[in-house]
Amino acid sequence: MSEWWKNAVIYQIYPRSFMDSNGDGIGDIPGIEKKLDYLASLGIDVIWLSPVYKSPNVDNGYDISDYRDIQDEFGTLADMERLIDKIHEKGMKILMDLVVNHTSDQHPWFIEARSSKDNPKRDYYIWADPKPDGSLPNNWESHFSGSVWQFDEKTGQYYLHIFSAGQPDLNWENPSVRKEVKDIALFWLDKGVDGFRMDVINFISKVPGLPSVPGATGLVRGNMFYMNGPKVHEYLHELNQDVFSKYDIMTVGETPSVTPEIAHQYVDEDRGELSMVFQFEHINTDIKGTRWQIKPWSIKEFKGIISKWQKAIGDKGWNSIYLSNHDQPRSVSRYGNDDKYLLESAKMLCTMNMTLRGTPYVYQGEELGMTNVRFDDISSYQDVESLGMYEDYGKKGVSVHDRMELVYYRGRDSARTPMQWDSSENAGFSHARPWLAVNPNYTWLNAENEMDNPDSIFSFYKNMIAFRRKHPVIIDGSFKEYFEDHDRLFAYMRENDDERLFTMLNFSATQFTLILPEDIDVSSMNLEVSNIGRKDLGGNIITVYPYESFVLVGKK
Ligand code: TEU
Ligand code: CA
Repeated sequence: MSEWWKNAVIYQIYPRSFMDSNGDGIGDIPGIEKKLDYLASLGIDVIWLSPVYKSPNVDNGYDISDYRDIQDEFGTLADMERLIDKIHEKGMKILMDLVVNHTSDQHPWFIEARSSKDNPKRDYYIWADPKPDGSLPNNWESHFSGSVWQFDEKTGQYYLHIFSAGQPDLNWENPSVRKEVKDIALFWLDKGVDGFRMDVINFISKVPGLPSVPGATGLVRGNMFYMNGPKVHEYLHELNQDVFSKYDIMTVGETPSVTPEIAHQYVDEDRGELSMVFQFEHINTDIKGTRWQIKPWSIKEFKGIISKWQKAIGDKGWNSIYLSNHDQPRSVSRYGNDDKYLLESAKMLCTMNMTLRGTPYVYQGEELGMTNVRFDDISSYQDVESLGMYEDYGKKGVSVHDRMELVYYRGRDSARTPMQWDSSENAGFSHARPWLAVNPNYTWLNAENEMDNPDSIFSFYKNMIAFRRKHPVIIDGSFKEYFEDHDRLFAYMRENDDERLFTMLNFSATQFTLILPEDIDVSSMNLEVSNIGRKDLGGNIITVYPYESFVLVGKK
């Protein structure tokens, strides 16, 4: 089986916010089709679509009511088939988002399952009786606030939902459920898709008995009882053997709470499970427990985690490289500086993503340097997770001000504001009022402005993607970190039998002097990338500017 995905750059589209073709304020599939030339011009290889299936949209498509059809707002199955063909015609590939830890509560399986205790579909989901004293079956807290248990009046039992009550968890212990999942995958593979991003795929096996978290008062996350659970590898291996391995495709599992040791079990070639996973360690350095418990992040901790993953995965198994997606704040607002150093820091982050070992993901708008947003009032927000926190923390007495600051810093809607295509009304995204307001900075921060400007963030991405393609050392080279103890700088050498590639990244607004070590011979290495337009380094003692990044390339 070829490993084309090791050479690929993947672009994530959040369809609701990408491009509206019919003026209802909601992005759609024909809208994506219109923008394929834009994506081809950026140079990406693969498009990952967040879910487009039929859905009541409690969680914007991550609650699926029909896996074999497209939601009306996005278009038709015929539109989707045409999109798949068009993507292939342009030499790109497409990944679908497979959300199979849970379905929507409107899925026919669940409607049947809840109709009676002896319905044949009952066992597709996870049910529990109330405790003898009438209380909840256990103390697990849902990711979207409140208990993971929803009481079903008709049958007198609770059902489990790790996310919202509209997203009941499937019972993977049931072989019929696993068969259904395989059939869904086959349905899309037979339509020609090139793989899957698999939503919270390490949540599918729960510890038998679903025990309460010991020693806790009130509701708490029951992570240890369903993340990387006892049978997850058995189930993924089965899926791989029966379906994935028969096609030349890739799979990327979304797996919160994995260490490199755990990740190896999912991605090593001899395991026959997934091509790669999204780990969360680097993305969670600014939180304490759940995503709303914020702490300052440190560059040192952050780069230490990235280094650790670079060293641990790649010779065996494979990494994914990402800084943002539809669940995370905008990368430049979080890890860079979205004010004075927007240009420099967005390019610096791009320099990192395109020179690490692994498959890089670009999230829509990241290639323009799109930033977080601060709408005045909670009524402007849509995300089920932010709204859940807002209500829950309100009950706990947290002030409106503090709750809004949490939404600004960490809420998912910042990543979901419409794509900024141009400076016309609604950022060229739609002729109608968009489902979620546009970021007011679209007047100057937009694709049209950037595409023809050689100094733009867009042009930098385009150049870096092309640069990556020219240097196989980025794909197969070893990784060695420099200046490990430096608290502003991340620097590393990538090396194979032909080439050496040295990347320097300043993660701060501070200027400082740096002495490059002797094994980096500035005179024999070419400065091939600079985010501040340097022509050369002029020696091995250099002044490093705020958010500066550069790449030196030399022959072996
Ligand atoms: O996300 C799962 C996940 O663990 C988080 O990133 C999630 O956004 C939440 O913040 C955890 O606190 C996936 C999808 O990417 C997300 O959009 C869905 O809402 C979720 O699963 C449920 O399908
Ligand atoms: Ca539309």
